[in-house]
Order: sequence, then C-alpha cells, then structure tokens
Amino acid sequence: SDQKGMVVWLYGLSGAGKTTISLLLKQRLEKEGFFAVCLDGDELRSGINKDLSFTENDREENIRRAAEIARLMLKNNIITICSFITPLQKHRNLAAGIIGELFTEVFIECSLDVCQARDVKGLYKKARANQITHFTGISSGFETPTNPKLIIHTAAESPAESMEKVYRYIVPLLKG
Ligand code: GGZ
Repeated sequence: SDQKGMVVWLYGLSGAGKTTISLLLKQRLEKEGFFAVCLDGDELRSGINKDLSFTENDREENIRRAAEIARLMLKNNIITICSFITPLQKHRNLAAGIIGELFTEVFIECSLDVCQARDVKGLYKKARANQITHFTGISSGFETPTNPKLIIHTAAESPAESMEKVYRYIVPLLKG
C-alpha cells in the first residue's frame, strides 16, 4: 500500500473515552482502505509493560516504550493510534520527541466528575477508598493542556461523533 504512517496520540483521564475512540477510529480508517494499529495503556500494561507501576517515573517509562513501538510502526508506514493517560506535559513532550513530525496529539477531554460518575471499571471508587494508589485525578496529577491542538469533549457527544472529529482532523495529514 502507498499509505503513509502517522501516530495519533489520544490522552486524557481514565474513563474519558480514549480506548473507545481509538477502536472506532481504527475501524473508520480501515473502511477507507488504511491500515491502523491500536496501542492502549491498559493492554501494554498487562503484557510488555507488566513491570511498571503508576509512579511518575514508571509512567514516563511506559510512555517512552509506547512511543518507541509507535516509532517502529511509523518506519513501516503504519498508522498507530495510541491511547495513554499521558498525565504530564513532559510525558507528551517525550512522546513527541521520540516520534517526530508525524506525531499528532489529541486531548480527550472529560471532567473528573463525569469520569467518576461513569466509573466503567469501578477504579475511581477503589481509588477513593485507597485500594488503588497513585490514581490519576484522585491521588496522582493530571496536567490539563493549556493550548491543545485538538480537543474532543466526550461528555457532550457520542463516541461516533468524537471519532469522526478526530478522523476529519487526521485524514488530510494522511493524504497530504
Ligand atoms: C491511572 C490506572 C491506575 C492508576 C490502573 N492510575 O481506564 P483504564 O484503567 O482501562 O485505563 C487506565 C490505565 C492507565 O494506564 P496508562 O498506561 O494509560 O497510564 S499512563 O499514561 O499514566 O502511564 C486505568 C488503569 O490503567 N489504571 N491503575 N493508578 N490508571
């Protein structure tokens, strides 16, 4: 195929909708004849990044490894959709630096209140009960980006609508 690779990096709180949007986006791209791979925090952490915790240093290493994998994909002209909380600006800068100019970041925005109300996996409840430490938004920080290039408000629209906004944003970059 003559597709060019790129890396779409979705970041935001747990429960904001990153994984859902990434899977829909992969389907959408493949319907258009592109080939895309998803790299998800939860999935990497159950396998290749099993040795890592949620301390600031381990999150940084988690992001570094994910970005290095995405960089290898990019060399093979693969579109990689990454979904990681990526809580600190320095983590986003790290990924951007590893990947280079074909890195596109998208802030998946959803308030902590809404994420906690959703609590799809019951993790916020456990974090509030101190059964999980270093939980993003509860006992570990998340830096809201000051000037994000693209921001998706998942509380205000359906996952399909959110995905479509990301798709429309990236597709000119793929055909450019
Ligand atoms: C944040 C945690 C934690 C803690 C487990 N803090 O919503 P999920 O469940 O399915 O996805 C979250 C995932 C976050 O991993 P990332 O690799 O994306 O994080 S980072 O970019 O900060 O390295 C969540 C689950 O792991 N999870 N414990 N303490 N999220």
